[in-house]
Amino acid sequence: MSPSLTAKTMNITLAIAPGFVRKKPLLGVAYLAAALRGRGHAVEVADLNIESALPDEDEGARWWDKDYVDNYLDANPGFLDSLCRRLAATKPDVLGFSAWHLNQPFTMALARHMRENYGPLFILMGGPDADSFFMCRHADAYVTGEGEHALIKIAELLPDKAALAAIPGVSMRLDGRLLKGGEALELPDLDALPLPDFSGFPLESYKHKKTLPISFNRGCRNCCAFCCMSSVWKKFRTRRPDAIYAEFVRDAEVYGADNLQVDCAAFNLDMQAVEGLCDRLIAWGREVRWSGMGLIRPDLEERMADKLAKAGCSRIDFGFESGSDHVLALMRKPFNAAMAEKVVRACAGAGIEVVLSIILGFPGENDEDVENTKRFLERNKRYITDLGVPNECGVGGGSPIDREPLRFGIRPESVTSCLGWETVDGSLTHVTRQKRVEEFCQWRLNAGFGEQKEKSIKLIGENYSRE
Ligand code: B12
Ligand code: SF4
Repeated sequence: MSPSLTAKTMNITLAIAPGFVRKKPLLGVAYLAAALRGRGHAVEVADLNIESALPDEDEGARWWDKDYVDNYLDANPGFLDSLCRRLAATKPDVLGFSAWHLNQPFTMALARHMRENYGPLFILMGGPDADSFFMCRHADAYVTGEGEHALIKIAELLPDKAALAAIPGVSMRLDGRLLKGGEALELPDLDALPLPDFSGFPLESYKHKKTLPISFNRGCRNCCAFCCMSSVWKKFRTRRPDAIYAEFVRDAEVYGADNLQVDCAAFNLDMQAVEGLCDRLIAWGREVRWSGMGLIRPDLEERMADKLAKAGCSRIDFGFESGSDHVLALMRKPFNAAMAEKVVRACAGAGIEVVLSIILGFPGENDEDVENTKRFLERNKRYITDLGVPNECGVGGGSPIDREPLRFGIRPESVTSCLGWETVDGSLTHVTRQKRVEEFCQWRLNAGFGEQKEKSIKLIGENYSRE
């Protein structure tokens, strides 16, 4: 993307409605802010999730639940308007919301209130769940997929609304119709993007201090059966080691960050790029810790694990999912349990914290498979720092099990919500899967894998409909 300025500049406010865990800034918005500023637009970031001191999910808040949000707003008259006044004060030509399931009810309420009380302005929804916002009639347009190209084009073409419908990744609401511009354009070279810009984010107010998100790549090379990654990002692209390293240095020197959280499908999808980065970080010698989701792969052996640890990698969350080769194959995971065992031990041996996520109730999983998972975990207990709360297998929109349910033994008519699905033989339903999760949680507790925290976030799957 060339940094040349557009002839016309706009005031663009990028807003994040309440609903997230408040650990760190949202990377996608920082990327968009940088891309727009690079084109000369004036960008304000309004992270209302942080700015408004609302109760957290630990305190029982359920911001993804529309009834909860409606009740909260009824009980706190004037609150919604105070947030909208904050947004209106930025005098936006374009108001874009980063739209996620987690903050859907609040985002919709804000869009409606802005439209009814502070119009006319152009309201836009973008983000990983933007297509589930199509029913929000108070938005003018929706950006699905990678946002930089689409948003720059929108700013360039406005006020010609009809022209926007031809932009890849943009769906336009025009005269009551929804016009879709097709799939988003994904930039082939991620290093052509300016570094994400965190100015304007209330950095001091996030829970994790001196912590910033970073991305090593976009997309994924694999296509695990339960995962919707391939519908969020179409192509896998990695950044080059020099570019990632430059961002580490910038984050440490400009923002004082000493902890970076890698927000991508898996930081090590391109191990060569990661190794190149490690070499640079080791030579740099500055103490910046980093962590992220990782892929279990054969070249993550002792040598590589040692290098990662020396380069500051302090923790890896592996999408392990199951200790049963039968289930791993059904899931189309690109590894088996023996490989997982080697990787877990190599990383723990190098001093990296190892966290494993588990999925229970994948179609085809039987009692013996669950026992195999438990045996794996028992065998490797001393190498595992933590086990995530086991996730009940959900059918995420755009995942292979969603696209071809019958191939996986799922009754297609039952896929009405993420967790509502049932197998053709009736053996797996939400109720039987929940039972499996509960039993596993009890086992996990007895086996000494740490206290079971009820993670209400997982309930959002029950909350959003797939239709
Ligand atoms: C970090 C993260 C989170 C954090 C986000 C908060 C934070 N402070 O960072 C938290 C912990 C809240 C979270 C929660 C969950 N997550 Co999450 N998360 C991610 C992760 C790992 C990285 C997101 C990221 O920063 N990406 C990098 C940036 C550059 O991309 P981006 O955020 O998508 O932004 C781009 C576009 O979306 C768009 N865009 C974004 N905002 C806007 C706004 C406007 C106006 C416009 C025009 C465009 C636009 O432009 C950006 C730049 O191109 C992704 C995986 C991934 N690689 O994306 C999963 C991912 C987004 N999460 C996912 C899931 C399933 C969840 C959970 C449901 C998990 C759970 N069971 O609890 C919850 C609920 C999320 C929800 N949908 O509401 C899925 C989403 C699948 C889908 N939508 O179909 C993903 C893709 C992972 C996966 N493999 O399945 N998550
Ligand atoms: S589960 Fe992980 S490795 Fe598998 S497709 Fe999704 S992001 Fe890629």
